[in-house]
Amino acid sequence: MEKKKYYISTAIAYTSGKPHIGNTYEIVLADSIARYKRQKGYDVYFQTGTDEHGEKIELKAKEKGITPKEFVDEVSAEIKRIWDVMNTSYDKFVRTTDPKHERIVQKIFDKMYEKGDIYKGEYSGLYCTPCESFWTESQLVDGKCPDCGREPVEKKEEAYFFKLSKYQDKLVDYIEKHPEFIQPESRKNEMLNNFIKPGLQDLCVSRTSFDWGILVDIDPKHVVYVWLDALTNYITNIGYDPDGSSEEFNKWWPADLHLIGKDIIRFHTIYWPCFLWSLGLELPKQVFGHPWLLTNNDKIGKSRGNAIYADDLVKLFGVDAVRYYVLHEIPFANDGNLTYELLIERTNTDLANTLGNLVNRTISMANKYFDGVVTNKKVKEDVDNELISMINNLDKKVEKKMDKLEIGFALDEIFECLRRSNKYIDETMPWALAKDDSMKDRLETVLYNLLESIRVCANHLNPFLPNTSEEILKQLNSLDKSLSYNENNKFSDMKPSVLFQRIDKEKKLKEIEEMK
Ligand code: ME8
Repeated sequence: MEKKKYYISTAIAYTSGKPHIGNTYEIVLADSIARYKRQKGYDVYFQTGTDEHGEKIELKAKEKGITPKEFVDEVSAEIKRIWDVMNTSYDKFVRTTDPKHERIVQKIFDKMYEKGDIYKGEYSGLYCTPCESFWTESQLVDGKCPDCGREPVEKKEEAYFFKLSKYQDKLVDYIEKHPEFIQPESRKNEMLNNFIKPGLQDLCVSRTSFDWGILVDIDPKHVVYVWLDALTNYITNIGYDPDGSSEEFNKWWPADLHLIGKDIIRFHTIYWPCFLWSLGLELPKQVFGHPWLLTNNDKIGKSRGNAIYADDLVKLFGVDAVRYYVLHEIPFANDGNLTYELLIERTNTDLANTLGNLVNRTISMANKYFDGVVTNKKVKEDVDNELISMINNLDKKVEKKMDKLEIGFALDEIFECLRRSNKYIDETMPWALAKDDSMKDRLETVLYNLLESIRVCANHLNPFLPNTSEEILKQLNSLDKSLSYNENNKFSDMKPSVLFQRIDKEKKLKEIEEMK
C-alpha cells in the first residue's frame, strides 16, 4: 500500500541573529511531530530554513561592515548548526536567498500582477521599521506598533499593492467552514473577530526604501515585500512554478501542517491564503500557532539580555534533557516558562528518577537473577493487569494527544506508564521473590513484564527523545529492527548504564554563573 504523505513545515527563522531557545523550541516541536508521523508509517517531508531578506538585515550587515549576503551566510549556517545540535530530522533546509526561490518569487509576483491582484499605487502611512510593517491608526496599541510596541514613523512611497480586500468574504467563509484550519481554536476567533471581519485593507507588497530583497521583475527599483518572499518558501522549494509545477509539488502540496509561533499567525492565516488563492492553489490543511517559551516568565529577547541559547543548554544538560523540557513544559495553548532551576528539577525527577532509575534497576535485576536472559514464564498475578493494560493502551492514548498536537500531554501519557512501572517494582518486590526458590518463575514473569513495559515506552519516546530511546533499546538488546517481534523479545546480554545523571543543583547553578 502506498504510504500517506505528510508535509510539515516550521517558520523560516530570520537571519538577524543567533536563534534563542524560544525559536529553537519550534524546530524541536516540529521534529517530534515529523518523527512521530514517520514512526506511524507516513511518508514525511519536513521543511525548515531561514528568512534572509529585509531592511533589518541590510542594516545589521552594514553595522558589521560586511555585505548582506556574507551576513546571512554566517547566520544561516549558525541556525542550521543549532538545528543539528538539537538532533532535528528536517528533510530540507531552505534559504530565501537561493536563486531558484528568488526566481520563482519574481514569477509569482508577475502572475499576480497579470491577474490584476497586484496593482501600482502610493503608500503613505505609519511604518514600524524593525517589524517592516505599515499599520493603520486603528491597529496601533496606544499609538505604538502592536507587534513590538515601538513608535511607528510617517512614511510615503510608490508601491505595489495586493488586493487582500477582494478575498475577505471568501476568507471568512473558509475559516468558518474549516474549523481545523487555524489551531488552537482561540487563535481562530482572534483572527476572525480582531483582524478579518473589521475589514481587510489591500497589502503593500513592494518596497523602494532599501535594496536587500528580491527585485520586482517588471519594476526593479522595487523589492518584493519580505512576507510575500518568505511565505512562498513553502511552495517554491517543493517545485512550484507558475509556468508548470513539478511532480514533487503535486505530491506534497497542500502542506498538512504549518507550525509557527503565535505572533505570526496573522501572516499565515490572512495573507498566505489570499496569495495562494490568487495563484489558484489549495490552502495548507492546518496552521498551528504554538505558544511562546518565556524565561523567568519574561519574553525572551536579545536586547533584554535574558536570551538563553540551545547550544549552551545542550552543553550543560544534554540534548534530550533540553528537548524533554521544552516539549513538556510548553502546554498546548499557554506560554511555557524556562529557568535553570526548573530545568534541573525536571531532569532530576522525570529523567533521572522516573525513567533512568527504572531502566537501570530493571536491567540490573535481569542480569543479577537471570544472567540477562528473561523469558515470559506466564506466572500471572492480579497486580500485573493494570500495568499491562496501561502499556497496551498507550499507543491509542499517545495518538489521541498527538492528533491534537498536544505534545506535552503525549509525553505525560508515556511518563504515566513509566511511573506505573516503578510502582509495579514496589508492589512485586523482586528482591523478596529472589529469596524464595519456588518463586523463580514468578520473578522471571515480573521482570519480563517490566522489560516489556520499558521496551514499549522506549519506542514511544523515540519521536521526543530519539537518543535516549535508542540507548534504552540498545541496553535491552532490542534495537535490531530486522528481528521479528518474538526474537526481539528475548533479552540477553543487557548492559545497563546511567541514562541521566542526577544533577547537583548548587554545583550546576555555579557552573552556569561561571559560564555567563
Ligand atoms: O517570524 N517562544 O522569524 P523569527 C517560542 N521570519 N517561539 C518563538 C519565540 C519564543 N520565545 N520567539 C519566536 C519570523 N518564536 C519570520 C517567519 S515564516 C514564512 C517567516 C517563533 O526568527 C516565532 O513565532 O522571528 C516564529 O514562528 C519562529 O520562532 C521564527 O521567528
